[in-house]
Amino acid sequence: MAVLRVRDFDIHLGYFTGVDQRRLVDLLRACLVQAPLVRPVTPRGTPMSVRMSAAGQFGWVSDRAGYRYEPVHPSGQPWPAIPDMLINMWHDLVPDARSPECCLINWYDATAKMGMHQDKDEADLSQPVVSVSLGDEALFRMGNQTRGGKTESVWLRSGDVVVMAGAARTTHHGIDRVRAQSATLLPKGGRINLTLRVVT
Ligand code: MD3
Ligand code: FE
Repeated sequence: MAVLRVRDFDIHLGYFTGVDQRRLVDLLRACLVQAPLVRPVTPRGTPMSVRMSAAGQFGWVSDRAGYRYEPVHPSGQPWPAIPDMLINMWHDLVPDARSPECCLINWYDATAKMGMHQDKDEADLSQPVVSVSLGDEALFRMGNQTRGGKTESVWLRSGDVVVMAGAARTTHHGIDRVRAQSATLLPKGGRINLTLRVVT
């Protein structure tokens, strides 16, 4: 399968077939019944444009109290289990890593974006993060270890999987925009991004 290497990011183009993407969406719908999407607010109270949920032992949440991992959904219910398809993908792509403890589920409508940031709320930054894109295409921007400097962008398509290991793990990154109606996977459009992480 084709792997595109951009900076230290490995992008597995079309890792999931159309059939597998549809299976995955069905499994995620069941997860979202147990753990509905919420629109997080930043610690300053600004609503994010992305809606979020999670599966696994921990979910990442943001509210006025700050950013953190929590063992339960804001409703108080435990997060659903991470679907086996995703666990299998993780061990296929990062065989030396510990098992994932969180699958963050990000949902983007056509206007949503995610500003440049680093993921540093996990205890062991030597462990990789693996990200799956489903639905509409998104412009993914990769920066540097510190804020600013030159960036490089790539369109992520439905079924693509990005592995962030080594230097990429702590690189600044973000989503500039979603290309509306660029995929047929989700009947009402939009994009789902799944990121699997080791939290502890
Ligand atoms: C690089 N998600 O959830 S996926 C995030 O498409 C996040 O929803 C974006 O950034 C999205 O934190 C980008 C690619 C990605 C995900 C996690 C990373 C890149 C990463 C963690 C560390 C370094
Ligand atoms: Fe991130």
